Amino acid sequence: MMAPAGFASLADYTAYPSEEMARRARDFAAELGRRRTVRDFSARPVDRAVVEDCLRAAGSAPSGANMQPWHFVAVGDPELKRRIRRAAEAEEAAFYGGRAPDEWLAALAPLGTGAAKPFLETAPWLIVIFAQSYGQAAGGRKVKHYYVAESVGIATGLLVAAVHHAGLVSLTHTPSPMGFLADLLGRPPNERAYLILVVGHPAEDAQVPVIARKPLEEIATFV
Ligand code: IYR
Repeated sequence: MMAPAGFASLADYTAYPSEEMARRARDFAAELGRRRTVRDFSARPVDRAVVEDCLRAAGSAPSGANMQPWHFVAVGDPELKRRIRRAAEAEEAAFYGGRAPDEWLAALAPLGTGAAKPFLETAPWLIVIFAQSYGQAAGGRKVKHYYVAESVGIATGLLVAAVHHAGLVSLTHTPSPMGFLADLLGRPPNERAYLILVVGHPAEDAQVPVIARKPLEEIATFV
């Protein structure tokens, strides 16, 4: 069959024999199953090249009409991290000090979270993920983006997995509201902060809450 212009064969696809497939699926689930969200970070540096590769992995995510409606700002500069911490803690103080309904605070209690966010300065990298509600073509023309939240969510998931695979830990942090991030980082008007992914090594004495994952039977149905 004649391929239409603009298509190519699936050259990079790798097929595995069924036993190897089963092993790979099991091993990958086990590796991701070892991932924990960590809030106690070490100040130990992480090479920029590692962050770059994790971002390459994130940027491989599928997206609506392949618009890739994301932008990642990797913040390593201590002064910028300090400013982000200060602004985030101001929002968090309001959240924990009365803005959050009791039901929400009760749901967070087992995680031990609070208004103090020292990790925003301790961790070597804060990856601020921005969602682009529309694109900007050369000349300023607006380009429509599709399924932005879904696309950025998938890219963020791949980033979390890539960071874990590299042997680092992360924290998905969502100060609310997050408008200060676009201001502090000088982002354009088509971008909204989506999440901060705090990335680094765990502190030596890092503690994590004892929590359980729902079993497969609860999260999946086969029909
Ligand atoms: N953004 C706050 C509150 C918070 C909300 C949820 I939902 C969490 O899973 C964790 C925290 C904070 O970062 O503390």
